Amino acid sequence: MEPVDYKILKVTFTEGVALITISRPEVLNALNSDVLAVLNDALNDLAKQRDLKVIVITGEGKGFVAGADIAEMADMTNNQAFCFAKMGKATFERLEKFAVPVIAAVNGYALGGGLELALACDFRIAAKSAKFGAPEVTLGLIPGYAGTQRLSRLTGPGNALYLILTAEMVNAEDAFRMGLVQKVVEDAQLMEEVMKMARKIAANGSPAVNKAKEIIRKGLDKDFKAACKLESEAFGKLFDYPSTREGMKAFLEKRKPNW
Ligand code: CO8
Repeated sequence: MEPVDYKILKVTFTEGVALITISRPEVLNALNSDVLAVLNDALNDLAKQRDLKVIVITGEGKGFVAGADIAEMADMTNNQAFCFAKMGKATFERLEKFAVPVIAAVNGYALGGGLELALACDFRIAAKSAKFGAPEVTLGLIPGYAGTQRLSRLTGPGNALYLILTAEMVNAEDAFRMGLVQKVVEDAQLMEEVMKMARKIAANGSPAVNKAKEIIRKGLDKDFKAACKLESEAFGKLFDYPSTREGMKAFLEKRKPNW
């Protein structure tokens, strides 16, 4: 896939890994309706990419995403705000359910809607100087892109209530301690580390990787027994894929799998 430049969002594609860079550095990549629309366009294009293995999302400059665009929201009517929230929620849900894993490379401020975007990704790798927070209540708002639910499920209700009610920003190490972030790396190493991780995932059998994501995600909405049933069904289904045979055959023949 050729690189795509939507101006406010850029997509590059290398060896199965798509890198989406949100690009409004002058407002710390704040999400407006145009960004959400082109993010959807980009996801439509990527969904057609047969050799896509992993998506990475990051922000240009010193922000990951500093929230929904306050300037755009300030003049919204009740109905426009409802539509804006609905559009963002649907886009983030799409990322969460996307067939391949999505990694947030958090390079700077991940605040409000930006935190919610990171939460909708499968995991988050943070630069040491990244900052996380839910400042909505300082604006008289609450998170509107499912942040109340994803944050409490990920970090436990105590941490979610603490972050949302105090609106306090935490650094990457604190976010790591809360379980919000999976790894903290030196600022200069962020993209190298994230790409290394993406390539590690991409080197595995992709039906297995994608099924594992799907089952973990779907299982969270079910009770343990029903979720385990989903796992068993998925385990069986994988045996329809040639890659499953190839992975085991390669092990037995002491060679690398040729997916
Ligand atoms: N929206 C619009 N513009 C923004 C945003 C934002 N969220 N964040 C930063 N900017 C702009 C600033 O206004 C500034 O513009 P200008 O240069 O024209 O003054 C520029 O980005 C650079 O920002 P600062 O000069 O403020 O940079 P600092 O390094 O001094 O401060 C901060 C960085 C601390 C991140 C600061 O910019 C800040 O507090 N930003 C707002 C963060 C915030 O409150 N985010 C939450 C927004 S609400 C939200 O996300 C709700 C999500 C749910 C929506 C549901 C749908 C309706």
